[in-house]
Amino acid sequence: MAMRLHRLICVLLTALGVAPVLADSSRNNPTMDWLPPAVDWQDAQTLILTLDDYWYQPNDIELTGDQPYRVVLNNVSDVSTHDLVDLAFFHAVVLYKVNVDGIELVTPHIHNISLRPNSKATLYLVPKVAGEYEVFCSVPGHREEGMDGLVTIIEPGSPR
Ligand SMILES: [Cu+2]
Repeated sequence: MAMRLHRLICVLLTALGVAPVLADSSRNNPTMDWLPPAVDWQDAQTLILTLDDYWYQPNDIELTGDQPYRVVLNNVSDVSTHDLVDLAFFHAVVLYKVNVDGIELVTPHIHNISLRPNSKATLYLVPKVAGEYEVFCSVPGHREEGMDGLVTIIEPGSPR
């Protein structure tokens, strides 16, 4: 149902001439086969994303396709749970694993990661599908307060 709604919204936005800015990769299905052979996670670039009331810092991120990243999500709010959501974005990357408070979850794919106040999670991921993806916090009211950001995935070897 949510998927159909998402498509309907995409169709409506396309009709309005708005959607082409953002990539829709929500039909992709990331699997471990997407990982480049012999990824060296020691060499992964670390990106620290701070979450607070009500923003991400940085909120405009560029990732290069096929490069391994260690994305540390750090919710520094003392009071609020925050998350990071976007169907199209999470279908455009492949996860190797997720580490939450020392517990590792091995999965190629999630839709949403939620962090309690003063908690951290690390996503080990490889971006795969070039495009621009708007990510946001789905806790009611937070996106309206401005808690969103743009992640751009560029093709490997593209000029910056
Ligand atoms: Cu939030």
